[in-house]
Amino acid sequence: MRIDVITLFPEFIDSCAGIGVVGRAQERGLLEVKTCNPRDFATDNHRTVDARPFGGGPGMLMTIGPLRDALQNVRAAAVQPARVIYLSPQGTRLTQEKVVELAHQERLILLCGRYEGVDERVLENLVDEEISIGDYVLSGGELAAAVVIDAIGRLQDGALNDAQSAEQDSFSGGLLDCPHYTRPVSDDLGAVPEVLMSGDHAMIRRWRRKQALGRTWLRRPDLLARVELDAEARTLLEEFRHEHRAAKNQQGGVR
Ligand code: 9D3
Repeated sequence: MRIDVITLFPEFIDSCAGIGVVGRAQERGLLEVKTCNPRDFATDNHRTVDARPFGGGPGMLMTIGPLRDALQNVRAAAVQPARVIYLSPQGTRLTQEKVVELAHQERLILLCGRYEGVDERVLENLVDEEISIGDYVLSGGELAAAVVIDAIGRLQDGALNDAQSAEQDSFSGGLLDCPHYTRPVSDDLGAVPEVLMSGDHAMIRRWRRKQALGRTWLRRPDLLARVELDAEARTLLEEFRHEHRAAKNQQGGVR
């Protein structure tokens, strides 16, 4: 897969795409991340890429010219057409489902905005879709592009191995992960739950599922509302609620 990123801060994207799972995917030739700076396509002596908005208001906008030429340049390097995605606070929210869909593409072009954004005519004519990574304000699209690249990159690496496809299932299963423990068994910070050292794999699976359900109930009721619970899940969640209530009463609100 090849991802081209159009950005005024190519070194930011380059440094992100060089490390960890994404860096390894690149080294293995599974993924190629390239940057293109619209400033290189500015035509004036000051290499201007922004201008004041018509109608007034605060801040500046990225102008059409350098973005159009950068896009054209990036497109020329490809045989097949690529989807152009603009990272934008006005976009639809990124989900793991969307990440999986994007990971199947042969090629993507990510466009990062700076200042107050880009001229609307770029979005209307040169962009296929807009994606936001969440409801908070960033200073530009680069960090969001890095999020998209990371999420896609880890799916390229190892071409969707067993653990990952299981994870996809559990994500579309829509629950949070259960707690995890490693050595030492006993520590000042507490003990490892007995069941995990019992060697009883049916019990362990049941405990993990119960914890996943319970945590999702406590922390992400919005996710829990969207999953369909089988008979075992309903029983486990009932048990968790019961244990949770008992623990809270025991504690009496004092830590
Ligand atoms: C006057 C209002 N503007 C500033 C508060 C709106 C605004 C313009 C540009 C807000 C943020 C940005 C820059 N953000 C992104 O480019 C961005 C983003 C984000 O801010 N949040 C979540 N996802 C994304 S994807 C791109």
